[in-house]
Amino acid sequence: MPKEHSFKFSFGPWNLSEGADPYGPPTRPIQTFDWKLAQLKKLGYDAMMFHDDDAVPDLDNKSAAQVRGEAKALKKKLDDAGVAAEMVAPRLWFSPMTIDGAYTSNCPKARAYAIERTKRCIDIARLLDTELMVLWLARDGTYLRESKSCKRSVEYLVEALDAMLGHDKKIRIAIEPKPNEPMDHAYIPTIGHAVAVAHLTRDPKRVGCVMESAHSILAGLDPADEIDFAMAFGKLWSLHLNDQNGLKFDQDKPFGSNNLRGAFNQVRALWRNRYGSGGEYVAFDVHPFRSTKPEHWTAHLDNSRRTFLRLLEKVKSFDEAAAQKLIADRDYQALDQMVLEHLMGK
Ligand code: XUL
Ligand code: MN
Repeated sequence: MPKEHSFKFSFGPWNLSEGADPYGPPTRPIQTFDWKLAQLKKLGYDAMMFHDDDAVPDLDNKSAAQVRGEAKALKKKLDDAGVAAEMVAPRLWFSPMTIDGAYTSNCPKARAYAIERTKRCIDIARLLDTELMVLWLARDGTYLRESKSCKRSVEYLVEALDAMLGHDKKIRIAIEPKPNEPMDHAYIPTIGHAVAVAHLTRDPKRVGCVMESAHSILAGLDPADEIDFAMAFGKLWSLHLNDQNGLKFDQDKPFGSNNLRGAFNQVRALWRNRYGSGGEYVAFDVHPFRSTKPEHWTAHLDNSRRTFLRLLEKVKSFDEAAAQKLIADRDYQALDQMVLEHLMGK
């Protein structure tokens, strides 16, 4: 077992969402960024994640000088609050320019827009003093497979990644795979795809991954194995822990809410591989249930971290020697029961 090390936690302003979904309006009052930052501090989290327009709202309609000024003002606000910026991610799925995709759009003007917007995102990240940019490739896939070529799309993606790496010599790009939603099929559905694409770029050392539990489950994979796989390549640079009940819309449920054993295995993989020893954060990409009342608004974040820390205790107290004996004897029936009884607190 690894030596003692502690974990640092983060979440994004979108994780204090107001309850709107495609079928109905908000169920909680719209809150300001300052309120969300105050909640993060109150909960004792260490860092905040950002989309570029969480940091600088409406940035497409602002000059470079305005963007710089607002990013610097935000940095001061974060410093005053004692909160770090973990990462910044370009929100490439809202603009009319990205209706048919961002880096892989069939339209050259849309592809150019996506790259320019991403360069602005990188500049914001650096002004917030983080070298990490997360890329969730929301619309880089298809509604209709015949509308694009996968091989050409991979080439476009590598061109875009190369432009980002060339724009800033320090930026590190963490790709967040997801197999579907909003698209029918995405081009980077798994950690394996992200690691493979990283190796085609001009500087593979600076391209890695974010594993999101719900996204892995939507791809039919085990999130703990996705963690292990990324870490076998030294590529797990952030994490979006949450949960998901089978193959339906992306639920972003509290960590462990649906499958406690799956959550235990994720924490175990992180602990065994010493995740966080390079300064990486454990982020929870979780949302309140739509039915949540304003007075319970932050419970899903507090609960996700609480579950993580309780499971960490379970990981540390797991009788590894007894497990190894059962493994050597190929008695997986007993190993299965041993895990269940450990989790049930026999
Ligand atoms: C979408 C998702 C995003 C990314 C950040 O499913 O998880 O919130 O984490 O862009
Ligand atoms: Mn996410």
